[in-house]
Formats: sequence, structure tokens, C-alpha cells
Amino acid sequence: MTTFSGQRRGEGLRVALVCSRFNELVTERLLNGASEGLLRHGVDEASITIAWVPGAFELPLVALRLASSGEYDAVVCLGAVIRGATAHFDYVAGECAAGVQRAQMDTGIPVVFGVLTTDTVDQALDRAGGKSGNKGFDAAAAGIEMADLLRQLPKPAAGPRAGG
Ligand code: INI
Repeated sequence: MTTFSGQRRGEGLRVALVCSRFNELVTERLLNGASEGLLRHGVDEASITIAWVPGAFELPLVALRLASSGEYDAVVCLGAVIRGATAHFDYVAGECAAGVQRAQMDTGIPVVFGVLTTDTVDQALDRAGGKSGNKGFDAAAAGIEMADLLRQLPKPAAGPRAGG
């Protein structure tokens, strides 16, 4: 029997954080949590890149560019889509999630969905370093775990669609 299990070993990994400015009060806290998560798990500060985008809708394009550059082992998307603030919550959240998933499937590089989707600002703040932890930290840990797992798995036989 063979078992593959990614560990939270960040040593030697290069990680890009893509952060949305929309709802910046929340997203800067997610970014701080994600940075702390990377450093805590051994990622070198010099190996962390941060890119800002206007809103969650723009996260997938930039994540795709970074993931396909060959310069990163994982990309972590950070954003906050808050229902109370917009009539087009479902479009922004849905397209963001679909685009993030597509970016990782098209490149074979882990692209993590560290995007809060909540009804209120308070719920978002709870998950951005408040009483429900920091989902940015968790997203960073997921990126490290996935990058480590992919290091262990057999290489794809052909083409980027087969997973890098
Ligand atoms: N972007 C967010 O990241 N969160 C939101 O809650 C949000 N709302 O409420 O509209 C939001 N809208 C902007 C969107 O992501 C794009 O930046 C904009 O539509 C331009 O393409």
C-alpha cells in the first residue's frame, strides 16, 4: 500500500499571495494571517510574493498568470465577498471560485481559495483574525500542504492539464 500525505513543510517553497483590495479592512487581515502562516511553516520571507487586485472578481486572472509562470509552488487567493454590500454577490463569488479552480486545474499548481463569502462584515471579521480564527492563515497552510503533496506525487505523463 502506498499513501501520499502532504505535510506543512514550507522550507524551499515559493508562494504568491494574491489579495483583493475590496473590503480591505478584512482582506489586509487575511493577508497578515496568510503571511504569518507561511513564515510559521518555514517559508522564507524572500520567497513570498504579494500581488494586489481590485476585487475578488480579478483574483483568478492574476492567480492564473502567477501559477503559469513557473516561479511559484503555490498561489493563495485572498478576498472577502460580502452579501450585504452588493446585489451581484453571487456573480462575484461564483466567478471567483470557478476561476480559482480553473487556474489550478489548468496549471497543475495549487491555487487556494482563501476568499470569505459572508452575509455581513462582522462575520467576515470573525474569520479574519477574530473569534473564528484567520482563514488567511488556514489558506496559506493549505497551499503549503498541497505543494508538498504534489512534490511527492508521480509526475504527470503529459501536458499541463494532467497536473503540472
Ligand atoms: N469585490 C469583492 O472582492 N468583494 C465584494 O463584496 C464585492 N462587492 O460587494 O461587489 C466586490 N465587487 C467588485 C468586483 O470584485 C470587481 O472588482 C468589480 O466588479 C470590477 O470587475
